[in-house]
Amino acid sequence: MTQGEIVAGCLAPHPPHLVYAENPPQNEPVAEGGWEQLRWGYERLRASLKDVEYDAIVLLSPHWQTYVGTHFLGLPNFKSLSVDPVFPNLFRYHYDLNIDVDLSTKIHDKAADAGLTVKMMENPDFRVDYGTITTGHMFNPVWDKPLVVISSNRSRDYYSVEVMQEMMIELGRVTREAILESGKKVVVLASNSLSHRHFTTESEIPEDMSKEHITSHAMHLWDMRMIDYIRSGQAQRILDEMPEFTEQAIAESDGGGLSWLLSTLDTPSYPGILHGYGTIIGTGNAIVEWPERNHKEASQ
Ligand code: 2X7
Ligand code: FE2
Repeated sequence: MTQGEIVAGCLAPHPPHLVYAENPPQNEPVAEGGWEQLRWGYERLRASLKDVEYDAIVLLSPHWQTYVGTHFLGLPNFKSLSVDPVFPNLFRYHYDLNIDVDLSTKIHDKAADAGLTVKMMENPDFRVDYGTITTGHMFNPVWDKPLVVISSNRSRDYYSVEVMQEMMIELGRVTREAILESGKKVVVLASNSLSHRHFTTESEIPEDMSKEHITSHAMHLWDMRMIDYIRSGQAQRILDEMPEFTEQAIAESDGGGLSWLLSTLDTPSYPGILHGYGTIIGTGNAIVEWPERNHKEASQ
């Protein structure tokens, strides 16, 4: 069998506002646009991958929170209504998503062999979280590729960022191994914001862009510091500073997605492409692609 490949790894944040602003038929609420800078960023990411062949998308969402180990969606299809518990006025999305159960199982089994606590989610009535759905939609609105969906083990809550990161680096390592052994071409997505301090009230018109800005200068500085490391190919420094970043910027990297993503890419020393940056209800969001297909030596 030919060796599998990670064609790209992406930071692909999931504020439901993005889906709301796009007005796809699957979402019930209707918007007058908004958050264009980020939506154009997703357009650039999709354009960058338009002619790249791949078989599946592997995604880790911080809003599927599991406290005993890491879980994987384990049935071929999940179909239901996903409602954001904080923004039900913006996100009521009718989803129908297909899972690459074979690849999920391979990653699950490798993680189990490495000593991680894991479980396949095989309840057909399980509701998929809005982080998975939003990233899934913004990355691939036609939903024509099967997904592997990985939960966020909240080891940071029980222990510390350091423990969380150690576990996510191991999960990233086995994810990569399983993909290479599967013979498949895959895109890996970490679905999370950078700084994550929200406003505590919503403006009367949610898409009123005159009200949108980062919550504080400190959050801006942290986001720019991380983006600088991304653009200059210093993934190791992101991992090194993860504890301070996660704690001081209340960053959504607390769910482990960013550490896991960088580990699946073998801690890239080539630059990530920044397709877009913008704030959503005060949080900082970057859309980034590490085009691993152009750095083949990294995937051997
Ligand atoms: O889940 C989110 C998020 N991460 C950032 C901003 C707004 C809403 O939801
Ligand atoms: Fe979130």
